Amino acid sequence: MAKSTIDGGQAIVKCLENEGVEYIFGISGGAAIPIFDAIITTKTKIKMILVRHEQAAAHMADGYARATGKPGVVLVTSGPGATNTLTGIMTAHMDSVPMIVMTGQQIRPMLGKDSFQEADMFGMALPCVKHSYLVKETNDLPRILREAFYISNSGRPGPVLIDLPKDVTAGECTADLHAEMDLPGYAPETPLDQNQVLAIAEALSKSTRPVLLVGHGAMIANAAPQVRQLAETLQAPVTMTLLGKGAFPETHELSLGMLGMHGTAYANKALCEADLIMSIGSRFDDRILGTQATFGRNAVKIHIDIDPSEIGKMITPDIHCVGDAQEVLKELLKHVSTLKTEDWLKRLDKYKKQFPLKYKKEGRLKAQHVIDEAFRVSRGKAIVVTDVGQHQMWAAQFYRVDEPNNWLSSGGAGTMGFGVPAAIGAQFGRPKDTVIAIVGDGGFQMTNQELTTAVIHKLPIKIIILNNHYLGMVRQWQEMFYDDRKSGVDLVGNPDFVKLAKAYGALGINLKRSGDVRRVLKQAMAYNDGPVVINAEVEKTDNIFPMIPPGRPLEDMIMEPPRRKLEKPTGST
Ligand SMILES: Cc1ncc(C[n+]2csc(CCOP(=O)(O)OP(=O)(O)O)c2C)c(N)n1
Ligand SMILES: [Mg+2]
Repeated sequence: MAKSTIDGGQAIVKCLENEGVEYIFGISGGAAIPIFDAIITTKTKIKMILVRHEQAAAHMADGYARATGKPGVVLVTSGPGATNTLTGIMTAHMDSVPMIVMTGQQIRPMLGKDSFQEADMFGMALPCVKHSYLVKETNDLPRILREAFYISNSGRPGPVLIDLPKDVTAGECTADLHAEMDLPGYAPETPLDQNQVLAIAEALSKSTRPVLLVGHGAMIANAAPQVRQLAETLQAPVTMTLLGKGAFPETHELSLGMLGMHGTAYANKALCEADLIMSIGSRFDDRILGTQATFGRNAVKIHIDIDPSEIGKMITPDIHCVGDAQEVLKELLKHVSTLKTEDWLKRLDKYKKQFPLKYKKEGRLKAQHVIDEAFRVSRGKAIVVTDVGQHQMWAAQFYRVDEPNNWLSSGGAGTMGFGVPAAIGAQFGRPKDTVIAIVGDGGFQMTNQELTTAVIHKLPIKIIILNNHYLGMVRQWQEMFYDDRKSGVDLVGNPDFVKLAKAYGALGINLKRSGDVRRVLKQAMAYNDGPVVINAEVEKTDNIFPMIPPGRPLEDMIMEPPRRKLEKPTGST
């Protein structure tokens, strides 16, 4: 292999090309200039997307990664440019999203001297990255870039930080650009334990009330076909976590929809009555358990996960299997047959009829109505990106997702401001698909400056603001658990979102009446010249149900607005 005589910045760009990178999301600055310069001098085909805030760059890379399965790439400068990405890195880390974050850094001789825009990004990001590098030699760049991409998207994916001192990127790089990796301590794939697969098959064969609980890991492993085959073979019902939406078709008759705090009543009831719960790539997080002590107390619990540190973290399973969900299921499918679940499925059907998700179309405009109609108008085929709050949970309930990677939501971190930039990233990654962002009036205002990015690139994303003039989810908790004392939740002073959209050069449409929902959504779907912002003036104080109060068992699910005062939650938020 010929040795190159290029600088560090150029080496980075060449290495990104080798990794198949299409887009870099970021903002420049002094410490990152050599890399930004290399984007020009190398004449690369990689497109640099200049955003308006670094947090948004990270969410765009995240949305791109969730929609495509490929790592998203971020490039920012040192100090504040770097720290602005931390929320986005943490968000990706919590949801196992592959991402490469390159941050400029002060030159090596000035490190540790409180020099201009010096921030210990390596140290600050440490708890929320899968791995990180502070590059000390220009010739290490090709190896480090290769390792970073490999680590980021193998095993359990996650963000990798590469902190890049300016003199390293400005220095000469003579190393082979196809450098070998040097990762003796990293073994992301564990060989499958056949005995555990057989033990799972044996437990399943004895079950008459099984539930398959499907999480993000199933999606990351591209195991949706195997999940479906397993469910249909066993005749077992399937419930998904917030991030598992799409790993099994929600319109399938065996689907119970989402489980957990705001999951369907029938999914949560199924878990309470199941004799076997098998998690495929979920981490049993606190939003789905009710409480650790009570979850599935009468059920055999099985945990399949690629990350051994998840086994026993929240729930001690009776049987576990460490491995890639697709590989485990492929093996398991060789050993299973149809179970006697007729009575169980009948019982769950009865629950579906008894406790359906519902809302009233009459009267004031309802958030649920807008989402339900968005589902119909897009025939359930759109990539749906949400922000965080009540609208997110309503979207999870009413937008049924049938295909993997079509539901993008900040689950573990619950990051407000995620929706719009993640939708932009998703649209860059999948230009032919329809992208709908369902956001709240609060979260939208955390990153709405990125309308500029969407307008510049003519991205036809459909942004639906479910505008209740409140930080609705917090207001609901205050109403339910704090005697309706509304503290710090009234969004009085919201701008006119339609005018705001127009100021950015986007199409803005007001939606105020139930009778207009379909027409407005169809208008938005038909508009392809850039982003559309629908300002949907929804009922201000509607609440989301069912709800399992925090720190309570699944059995304590509240179906309707409670008449009596509820106890203040004391446990986790
Ligand atoms: C960055 C960030 N800050 C604060 C919160 C806490 N929080 C969770 S939901 C919520 C309200 C969201 O309001 P809005 O975006 O209007 O959505 P709504 O609940 O009204 O649908 C808040 C403040 C958060 N999740 N993320
Ligand atoms: Mg709101």
